[in-house]
Amino acid sequence: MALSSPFLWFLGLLVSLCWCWGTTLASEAKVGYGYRMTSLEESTFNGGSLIGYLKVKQSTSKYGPDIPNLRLFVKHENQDRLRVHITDADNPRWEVPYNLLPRAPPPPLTENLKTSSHFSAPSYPGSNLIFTFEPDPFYFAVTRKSTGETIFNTSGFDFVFKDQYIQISTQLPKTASLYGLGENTQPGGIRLRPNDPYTLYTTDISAINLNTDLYGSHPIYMDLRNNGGRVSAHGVLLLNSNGMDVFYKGTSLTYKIIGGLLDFYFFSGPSPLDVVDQYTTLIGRPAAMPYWALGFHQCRWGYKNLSVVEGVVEGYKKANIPLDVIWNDDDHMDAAKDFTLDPINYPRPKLLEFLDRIHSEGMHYIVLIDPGIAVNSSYGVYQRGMQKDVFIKLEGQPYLAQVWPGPVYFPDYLNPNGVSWWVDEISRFHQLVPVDGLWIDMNEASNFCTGKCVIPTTHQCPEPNSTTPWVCCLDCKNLTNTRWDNPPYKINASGKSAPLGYNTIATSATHYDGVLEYNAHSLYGFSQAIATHKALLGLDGKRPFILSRSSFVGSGSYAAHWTGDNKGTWEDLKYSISTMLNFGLFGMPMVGSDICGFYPAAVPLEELCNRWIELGAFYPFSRDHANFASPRQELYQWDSVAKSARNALGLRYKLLPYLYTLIYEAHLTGAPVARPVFYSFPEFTSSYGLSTQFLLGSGVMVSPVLEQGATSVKAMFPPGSWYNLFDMTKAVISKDASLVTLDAPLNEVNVHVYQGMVLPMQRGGVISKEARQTPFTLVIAFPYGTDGAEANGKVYVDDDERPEMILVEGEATYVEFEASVKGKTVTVTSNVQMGKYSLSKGLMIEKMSVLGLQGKGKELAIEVDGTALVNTTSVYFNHVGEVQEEVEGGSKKGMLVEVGGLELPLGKSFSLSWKMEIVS
Ligand code: MIG
Repeated sequence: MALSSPFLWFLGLLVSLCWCWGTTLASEAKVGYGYRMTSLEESTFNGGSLIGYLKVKQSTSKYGPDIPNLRLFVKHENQDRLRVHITDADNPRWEVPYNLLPRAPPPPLTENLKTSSHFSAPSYPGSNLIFTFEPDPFYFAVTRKSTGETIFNTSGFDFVFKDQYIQISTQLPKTASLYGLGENTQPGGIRLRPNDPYTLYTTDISAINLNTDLYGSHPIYMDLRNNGGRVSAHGVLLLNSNGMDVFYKGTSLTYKIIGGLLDFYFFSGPSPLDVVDQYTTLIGRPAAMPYWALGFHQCRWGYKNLSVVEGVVEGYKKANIPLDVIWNDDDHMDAAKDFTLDPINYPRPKLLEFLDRIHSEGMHYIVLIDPGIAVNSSYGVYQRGMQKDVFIKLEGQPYLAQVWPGPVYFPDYLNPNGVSWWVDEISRFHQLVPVDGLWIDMNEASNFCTGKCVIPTTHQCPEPNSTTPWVCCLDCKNLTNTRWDNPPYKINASGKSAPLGYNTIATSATHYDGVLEYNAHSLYGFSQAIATHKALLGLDGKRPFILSRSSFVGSGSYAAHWTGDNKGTWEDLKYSISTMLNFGLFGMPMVGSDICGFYPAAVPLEELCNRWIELGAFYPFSRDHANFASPRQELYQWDSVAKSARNALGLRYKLLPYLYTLIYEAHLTGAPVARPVFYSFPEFTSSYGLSTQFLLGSGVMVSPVLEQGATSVKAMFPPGSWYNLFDMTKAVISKDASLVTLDAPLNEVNVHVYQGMVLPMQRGGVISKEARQTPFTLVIAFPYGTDGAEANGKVYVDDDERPEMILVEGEATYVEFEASVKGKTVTVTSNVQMGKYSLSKGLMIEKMSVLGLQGKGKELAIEVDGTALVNTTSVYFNHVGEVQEEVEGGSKKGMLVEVGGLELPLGKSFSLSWKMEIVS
């Protein structure tokens, strides 16, 4: 069709925008010659969009024939989000199922959507992003409207679209900092390194493998740029569940995908937090978490009987170390079968007694389950599964694999019957054992065998009392004869171009409705998390807690994540920070690594474990877990570690109201709990690669020791005042990016709060149930030595049982705090929403710790609900001391002023003011 003049106008714009990049890549042997646009129409579909058609310019046969005709669908879904969807114009193609990840569907291929003959700018009113293109060869670009900056531009690169091979690239300025594209252990830290491989395909490969496709697949990156002081971030999601290699070369990024289609979502930012907000608006907000899940967790693979578990709980108690949740790996199971109990080592009556006891103390209990269901005709879970036909199939038969119980079948969570069967099995199990959450492991899915297997006739499998139950004992033959098992393009799976079906479900196996494992592979853990979440919700309507190893786009709405099998080494300690921060961007902020390391290492554990709990106490998800072959590493096993744990977890338990409020914020806006420093300080370019420190929320900095033998740590602080939360009279007054040396003796970790924050804290304790009842202290941080500044904070509290975190009168309370100092007058006020809940719980504020002021406090006045308090005799000022600067050359002196003896109900508005008097 004829191109209308606005179309040409767009071309002109593009030429001026894009020619500056030049034609960059000298191409290798051609895989494709690109496409030519044959039409583009404005469509009324779904409130306005663009639909275009593309024709292949010249076909090649490498990696299969090109798809001759493509359909382009462009939609400004809201002002911050632009979608570009490209698929086969003639045949439907696989994409992430709309019921798993709910989102607007593109127009059907069949519909005649050519509704407008006059072409006009495809811009959504107020949209921050602009879509531009060139017809021949076809390419497209996305620019930021406010600055004209190109954020994505496929020009100058091959664009290939075959059934099993799709390739598309974007130009990037050298100065862009990229983050994301996981799951991946990144030795170089959070910022993606040019030329490191980024392969996305869910795999049971342990986290000690660097730059390899690990358990999850998250094809999203954030791009942060500072153009001469103008800072902006945007996000790019390629929503596709097929295996892919992503090549980041510094000035370009290329996707090579082995199926599905192109479904790009561009998020305009411009702040990093905006990107995460916009991303989680699409994929689902992070799940609400029960309060207790923020407590400390202890687990180990190899708690061989209940007495050992009881001993662990006892050990924590004796050592006075916080513990909220005790876990069982698969040790409680009868012969590794899901939803069973070992009658000898975990007899049910004894276990129930134990659970009664710990539940009454406020502790919780979580156990592991694997997706593989033992093939065993006397096993009810298996029988019911067979009856309902819930298993993934190969050539019409349930697909046989091997995991811990021996031969297993894998449930198909894409099958509605599979889901209802799973929900029922979990409810049956809950009758057997009232667990408080579930840990879903091995859901990549992991298989000890590869290919098409049968139960052997020549030997027993599993071999009775095998010492190597992880070695494949089935009779298997490799599958290479289908294009699904053996696709023409090999992604760099498992870091070694392993066959796609290597140690997982054969990729020619099928799910419900004929869906190929080839396509749905990386959705397995995600679909299992959804089904498990549904099951837990149905039990007693309590807020679910699920920990999942495998994850995909959207998993964070259902589950928490741990970073998988690491090792007790100093490197692993360090890598845990980057992976944790990545999962914040992935919309899965409840994340942590196995504290003290999962696999044993040759290094002595004691010192490392000290440092690990000092860092791990500030992981959003804080759990010590180890392999059966590791030495025992509960925190009480060494006096020094116990001391570090009491110190670091002691602070965590005081910070629980802050952490819980961060979970609430995450649930509302996607904002990660643990954040890279640049999320709060995007202008502070020195922090763009900073991966050895991180923030909790907007301004609590954790600066752990990551080196063996160190007793100090060199840390970076964005300009301003940072107060040490362990000793608030110590401050870092930072002026630039130079590193500050902080003392860090073995039992101490550095945690600082930034100026401008009002931090809600409580007295802490050894169990969250009690800690959360204790009186609050507000830590109010003003800039050091100021006489004019403001600080803000907030706290959310609820009963933690309702599935959602929402403000309902009587069930939750939200309070915002505002503090200011003007001249000599300090004022602190609260603004209460839904105060009833916290009033009914009797929650009180007992103290304010005010930082950064000079002088002594006097003339205190307090109003509660607008009425002045007459009797304030119990209230006192405590001038704790002069703040010492931890940097050289400081001359100013500030004070820590405590206003103590308060009894301010958390659910009432109050206002408190006093004067500071300079004393010479
Ligand atoms: O094949 O359940 O990552 O945390 O302890 C290993 C035993 C299976 C892998 C998990 C790990 C867990 C282990 N599991």
